[in-house]
Amino acid sequence: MRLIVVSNRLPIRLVREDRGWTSQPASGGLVTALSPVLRNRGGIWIGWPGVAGDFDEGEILGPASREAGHRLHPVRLSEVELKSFYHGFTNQIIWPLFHDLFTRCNFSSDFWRTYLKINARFADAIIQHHQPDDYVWVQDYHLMQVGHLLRRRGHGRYRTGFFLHIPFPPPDVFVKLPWRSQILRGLLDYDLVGFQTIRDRRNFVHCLRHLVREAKVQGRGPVISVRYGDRMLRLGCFPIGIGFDEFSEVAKRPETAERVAALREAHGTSQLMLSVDRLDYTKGIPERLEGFRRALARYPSLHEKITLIQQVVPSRDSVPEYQRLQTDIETLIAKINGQFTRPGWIPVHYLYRSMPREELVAHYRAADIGLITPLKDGMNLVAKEFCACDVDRSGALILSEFAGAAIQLRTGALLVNPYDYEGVAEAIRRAFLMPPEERRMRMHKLRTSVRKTDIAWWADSFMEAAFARTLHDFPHDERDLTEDFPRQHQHAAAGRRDPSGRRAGAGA
Ligand code: ADQ
Repeated sequence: MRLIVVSNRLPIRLVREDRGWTSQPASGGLVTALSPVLRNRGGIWIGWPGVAGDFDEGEILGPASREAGHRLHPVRLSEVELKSFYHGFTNQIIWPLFHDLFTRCNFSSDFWRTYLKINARFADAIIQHHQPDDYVWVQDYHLMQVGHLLRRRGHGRYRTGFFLHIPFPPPDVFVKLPWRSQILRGLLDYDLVGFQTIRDRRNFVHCLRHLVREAKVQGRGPVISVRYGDRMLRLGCFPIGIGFDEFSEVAKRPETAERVAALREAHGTSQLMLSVDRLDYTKGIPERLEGFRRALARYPSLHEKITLIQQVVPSRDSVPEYQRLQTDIETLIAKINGQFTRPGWIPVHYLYRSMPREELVAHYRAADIGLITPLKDGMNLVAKEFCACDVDRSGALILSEFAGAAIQLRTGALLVNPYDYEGVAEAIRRAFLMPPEERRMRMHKLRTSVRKTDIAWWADSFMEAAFARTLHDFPHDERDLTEDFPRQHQHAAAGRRDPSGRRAGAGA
């Protein structure tokens, strides 16, 4: 069986040089996740190559395909289409709405028309390359209508799956979408729809109950079924993972140890705390900085003993809203550094750039504390990468309870509400004071979970759910299906007790 992977972006970055276009492998969550899967199974990746200009397909994508180990097929978009489809419907409607930030939405019906037109173009590309027995795996919110368009044209000839990398919102948020029924019904035209967490799937099922009453949901467990018209489809939870072994292997290299030693020496403080995010308002960067500011204001004993390295990866930075966010972040960092810097100690060290994998791993490994506090996140791979790189189990992870990863990682991480600045400040102090044995015990749990549910496990469980004859035997495993809301963060707050009865971290 061949696999056709379809995503908004091809897993490459085209760069224009004097001699013409050249390509480089792209970075980011989805690419990290899917390239190895496709290389191992064989097939074709269909997507937009990342440039609106003209280029010679064979000249660029031929070598890039050979390097990727599978074929790449481009779907072309003009500048005008890009504006309305990508910067419009996906970035100004679906992205904020699905992250519960509907006040940021711009519900333009022009955007919706372009969304349908571009989804149809992706469906055409699939039809052009499809061979009998292929499985079509569509990725993410840019392409929710592709399954519907294929079904309309192919009369059920195509076997299709869809995975949503971002959260699915609860009904009171989702109903604000003017095209809510079309989106829901479009998703029901796939044979399998995958979500990151049980919470997202539950939200989807609740939306079905409100808006598509004839859809009947049946079953329990990681994969359930829906009777819709004269057919059955499946809904599953597949928390995405990382290439655990690769991160761990790079972290163990002697060159990495040298980089780590250099980083530690350069910072000179007793503990390094690391945050890594794409530039995006959902990642909660200003909120986190405020939490850190309060930690420094409340606990002077942290001064000169802790440094926050805030790494921001440029993203969507031609959009004015993202430029404003960047300015806000820089202003806040200047405020904190202005208020607390002492000779030999700068509290926040700020990096605004993408970096090679080896350097990122060295940062993960050098950090004593990972501070990852999105306001809402489908999963958050950075949290998992931090754990995979902590090969000597000496780090502590502070994680937002609103990251999909919190459901899996709640027993090892200190969970926080990113809007509760005092709670974040207290968790920073608690992580700072955490004894080595407790760090080891917690990190052991975190690493075990991240290793078991790595990227290969994610792809295999999706495929298993797509092809299993019955759902009865589908294993209950690392996905937590009992909890849809982590319980643990409360004991981070000052003076509150954790379930063991101990008082949370005393006196910095
Ligand atoms: P993203 O919102 O992009 O992904 P995330 O899951 O954190 O967020 O992935 C970011 C990726 O960028 C990581 O793999 C990381 O290694 C990489 N990266 C971080 N800093 C970097 C740097 N300085 N240089 C280069 N690369 C860097 C979306 C959803 C998430 C979901 C993923 C996968 O929003 O919730 O986890 O898809 O499903």
